Amino acid sequence: QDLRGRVEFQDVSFSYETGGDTVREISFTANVGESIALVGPTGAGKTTLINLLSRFYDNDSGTILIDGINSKKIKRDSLRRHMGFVLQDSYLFQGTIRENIRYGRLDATDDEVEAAAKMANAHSFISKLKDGYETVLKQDGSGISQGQKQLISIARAILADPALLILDEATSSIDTITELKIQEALQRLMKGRTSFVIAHRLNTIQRADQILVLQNGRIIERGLHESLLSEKGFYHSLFHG
Ligand code: DUT
Ligand code: MG
Repeated sequence: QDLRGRVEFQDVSFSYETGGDTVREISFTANVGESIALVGPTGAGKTTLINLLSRFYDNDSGTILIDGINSKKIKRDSLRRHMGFVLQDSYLFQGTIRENIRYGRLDATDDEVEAAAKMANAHSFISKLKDGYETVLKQDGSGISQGQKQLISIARAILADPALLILDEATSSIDTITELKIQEALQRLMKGRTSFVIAHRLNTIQRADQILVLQNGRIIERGLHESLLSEKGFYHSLFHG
């Protein structure tokens, strides 16, 4: 049985030094290729859960299994290479677009970089730029739009070809056409990979294989959109006030 991409949290708890428990007794299994939507109000623990998964922080108790292996036994850098990140403020660095995409896999050829950009729906806007792939991105991120930055970070993740994906969906408004391009590119990226999405968009949540509803660091409800709505509990109140 291929466990590559499987994630299991067993009774995972964690607290920041500053406060009480932040994430409490979290248990769930993400099967290979599934998408997991993390939903909940601000401060619920969504980012913390992701930070535990990527071992930005270590859990105080419980066990996190990645590919069936206790994640504390996996070296941090190989763990990071196992994961792709597409975050709200996609961290692009000062350098060309080509360098920024290639950061996903440093030995990639130009053809591979461009193939990844095509898959990510980024190639068409890049080729319209005067300097194309050699366009230098500024440190302050000026010059291209927020949505275009996302497409570049999706291209980077496609090139990296990770088993696990962490997506932090944008809350800022992005024009409709770019948004559609992003959604389509994300569907391609997510195919066959286990993905964790801090989800803000209803249609992302509806498409998820599992929705975990967090509040005060706990999973208080879980399931699929329709059944969660029909429970008329906390999830329902998130959508209907
Ligand atoms: N917290 C800290 N220190 C930190 C980060 C967070 O004490 O460095 C607390 C704040 C909050 C809880 O942990 O009570 C969970 O925070 P998290 O950032 O995980 O919440 P979120 O679900 O990601 O909230 P948001 O939707 O605002 O991003
Ligand atoms: Mg957060």
